[in-house]
Amino acid sequence: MKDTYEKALEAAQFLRSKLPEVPEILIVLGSGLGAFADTLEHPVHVDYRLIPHLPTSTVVGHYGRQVCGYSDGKCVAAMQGRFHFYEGYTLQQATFYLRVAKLLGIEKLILTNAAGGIDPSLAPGDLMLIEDHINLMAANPLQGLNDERFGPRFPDMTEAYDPSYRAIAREEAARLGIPLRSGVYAALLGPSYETPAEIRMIRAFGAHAVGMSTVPETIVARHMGMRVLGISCITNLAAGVLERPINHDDVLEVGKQVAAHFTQLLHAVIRRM
Ligand code: CYT
Repeated sequence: MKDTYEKALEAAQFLRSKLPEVPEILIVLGSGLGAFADTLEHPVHVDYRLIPHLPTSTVVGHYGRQVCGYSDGKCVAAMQGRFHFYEGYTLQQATFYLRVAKLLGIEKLILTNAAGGIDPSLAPGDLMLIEDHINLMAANPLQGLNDERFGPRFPDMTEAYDPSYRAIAREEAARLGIPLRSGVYAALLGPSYETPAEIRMIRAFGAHAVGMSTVPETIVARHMGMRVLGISCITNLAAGVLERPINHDDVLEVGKQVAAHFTQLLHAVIRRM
């Protein structure tokens, strides 16, 4: 039986044979935010189904392919679709692609997601820089035997979201006139949206936005010493903030509306990372 390290090596070798060069940055595109990948120059598309040992993406609004291309001359890879715990994958499976990215030679990561706004000053369409996170998934992708080839048993999470990347994002947003909020992102298992009582609890915990992804990926990336930038797109106000039900189609629709700002900010940040 091959272990995760050997499987990730095989997948990385496969990608090396398909891509023009090793990308400098991996960008993970959240629900409704996939359009960024279509703005890369000289794109090479790799369907997830072709990558050895990779799970397939099952969520509406997620393509399930990687697009490698150039942003202002810099080679980057964008994941159009990620893997969620609620799809039934283990967190190890859901974050496997990050093990692959690291073995391919990628050290920089941008994680994006669609999130519900908890802080009453957030509005749908806002972009929120992730300053820190709270793991409410009651699971951790590093559970089980530790493989020292990837990283230490007890990785530090003090600066999970890279301070200098955060500074770059703030500076570039200000320069471009794109409003960028900031706050703490809390991740729950999903796939049901939260109840108003859960949102009151999560607000009391100190979170500003809530979603169902990103946290396992940040943990795995930090385990391997990758530097992480996180950006949430606030697609709706969380349950109970407004008396309005939440549905996935609205989440996708708001993602499309902010696509122009979001894409512009990503290119500007990539240039300086
Ligand atoms: N919205 C979202 N909760 C929400 O309210 N996109 C994820 C989780």
